[in-house]
Amino acid sequence: MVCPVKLSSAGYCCIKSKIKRQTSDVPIALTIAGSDSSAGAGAQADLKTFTALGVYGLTAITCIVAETPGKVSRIQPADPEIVREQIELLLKNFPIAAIKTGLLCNAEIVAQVVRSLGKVKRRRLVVDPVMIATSGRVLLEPEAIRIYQRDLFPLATLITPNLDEAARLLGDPIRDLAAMHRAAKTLAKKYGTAVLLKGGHLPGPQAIDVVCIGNRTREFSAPFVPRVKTHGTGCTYSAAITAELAKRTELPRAIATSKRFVSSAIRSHFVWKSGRQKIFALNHQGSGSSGALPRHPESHRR
Ligand code: PXL
Repeated sequence: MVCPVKLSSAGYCCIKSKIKRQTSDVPIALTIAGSDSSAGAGAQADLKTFTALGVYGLTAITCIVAETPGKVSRIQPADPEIVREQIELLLKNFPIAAIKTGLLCNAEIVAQVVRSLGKVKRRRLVVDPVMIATSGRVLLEPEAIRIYQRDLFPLATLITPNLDEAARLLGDPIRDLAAMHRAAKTLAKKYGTAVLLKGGHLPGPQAIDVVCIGNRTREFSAPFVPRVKTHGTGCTYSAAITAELAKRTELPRAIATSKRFVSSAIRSHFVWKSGRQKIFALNHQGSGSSGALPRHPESHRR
């Protein structure tokens, strides 16, 4: 006699009192990034974002950063060999649907990531070229930036520089929206990839980003949230896009959804007292997901 089939939340199927495992259909994304002790940026922000967007996250850690928001205290790079082993082990064993890179720390690690990702077929790869921390600290040496430009960007589906990073790549400052459109087009052509140029640092009531796909540019904007000193917005934004790509969302829609996600994480931020100062953090669960944490009361104010 066959007993009724019962699916538990763990995904087990009970037939004739035997336990049979079902395959999960949750999409998987991998982040190759640094560990941020304050958990607002880096691999920790990526994992929180993947989870909030219903994607199972994997990590390959490139370095350990001792920091609080706004102050990097020390960076300890990982051995490139352990970076290689994490990536290749994960790629071999999990059906990874999309990958992002964050802080890759030094030239040897960037070169290793290029070797490991070059072998991946049908890549959905988001490269966040983390070069400068919010605190202004330079996080990548010139040789590492050369390898990004020559070898890593051409593998990407999308690169997501901010204004400082794009200016460093082009050798020219970007001061207004018209310059952002030109810069996004130039970068897209130069590296043969789609470009999301984040304009959050330009003054104005809107945080406007310019996206170039093919040779067409378009704008994505959200109201700028003043007086919130969060870090990790760039990591969160690119992780959200990666999660959406893992769900097979088309790129323009993935970017639009992710812009809303990151704006909501900023609006519903956390804030704590730290001595005489305030310490801020993004609220990755503040985007209307069922497990939303309570917002900060000031977050409604603009
Ligand atoms: O936000 C850039 C960034 C990315 N990744 C890690 C970081 C930082 C900024 O400090 O520490 C690990």
